[in-house]
Amino acid sequence: MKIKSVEPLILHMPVNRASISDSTHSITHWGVVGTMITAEDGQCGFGFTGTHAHLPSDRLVTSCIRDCYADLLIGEDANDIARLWQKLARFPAVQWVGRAGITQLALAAVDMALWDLKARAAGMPLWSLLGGATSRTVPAYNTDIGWLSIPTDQLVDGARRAVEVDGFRGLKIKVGSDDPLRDVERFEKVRRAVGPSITIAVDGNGRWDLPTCLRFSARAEPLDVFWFEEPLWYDDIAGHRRLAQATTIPIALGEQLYTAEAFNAFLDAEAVHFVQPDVTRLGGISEYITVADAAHARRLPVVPHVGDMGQVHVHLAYWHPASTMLEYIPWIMDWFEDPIRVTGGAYARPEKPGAGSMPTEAAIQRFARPLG
Ligand code: 0YR
Ligand code: MG
Repeated sequence: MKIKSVEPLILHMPVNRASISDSTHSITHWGVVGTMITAEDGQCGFGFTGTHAHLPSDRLVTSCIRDCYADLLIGEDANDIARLWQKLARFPAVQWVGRAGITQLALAAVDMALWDLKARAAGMPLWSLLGGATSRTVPAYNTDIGWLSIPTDQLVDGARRAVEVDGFRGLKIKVGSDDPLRDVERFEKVRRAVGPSITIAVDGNGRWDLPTCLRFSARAEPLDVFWFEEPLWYDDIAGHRRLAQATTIPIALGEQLYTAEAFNAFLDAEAVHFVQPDVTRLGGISEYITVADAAHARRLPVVPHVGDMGQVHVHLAYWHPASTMLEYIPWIMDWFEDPIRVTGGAYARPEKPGAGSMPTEAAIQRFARPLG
């Protein structure tokens, strides 16, 4: 299956309300930024990274694909994913300016497109191609009820509805307000509304410092916090270790890490309990597997962050034995050929061939932005 073309694409898809915020980001659209890869026999695959739909930075990713990676891919055998990953990730001139950031996001998109192509050509869903499902079900936890921009009364209503009407058993609430006591109060109200048996995680998106995290944790501990996600700045291994030692609340992180080595550093420091790789940042499905296996070797749970809004991670969650549940943010699934489906608080297992990453023709017509 020789690669004939590598065509980058930027799609900006609206979120399900005017805008949402966590402690560090405010967004109106989700960016689906990646590439179609087409083989000489006409079969194709699509892969992407997830962005905050900022066109100038999205263009850095597509220009890396178009100007650096495309030439390295055209004419190659699309089946050789491991070899091509090495070829791109270790290409000296690109590695000199990359190894993380833009070049890694671009690599993630290429790698995902190759896996999608391979699975589609094989007529198998990705989880099946990878070795079959080890889970009978993948519980979904709801992040979309918990944005920091949602006023407290609506937060409580939304949480109650997610549990009572939609059947979710897991929720996540954004924290990282100027005053951590506000976040303790919001958590307390949600806890009171949904009862003791629902798991509720919190996510700080890296905003607070260690003293603020310690203050929040001491007050939140008795309320049963399932995990504290990205409490501190993303690269602060020592800080996360100290927090992990000081609180009984488990630490979750990984959505901002680019390499297996970065995960290993947190794992070795015992600074993380819930491991959250994301195929859209980590150099794709190939490197995700390395990280998930490293977590599994330590018998730690893997709960991916969904930069793909779950489209691809649902395959990995059904397949990989370390997966325990998957984040749910229902923004963009209607624009994919094989949309994620969550009912009764669990992800349906996808059955169509591919990695779940292919946008519909209508989505491309409607949301494509100029590459520049
Ligand atoms: C919104 N999930 C996250 C979204 C989300 C961010 O900016 O990107 O909150 O990625 O932390 O766990
Ligand atoms: Mg997060």
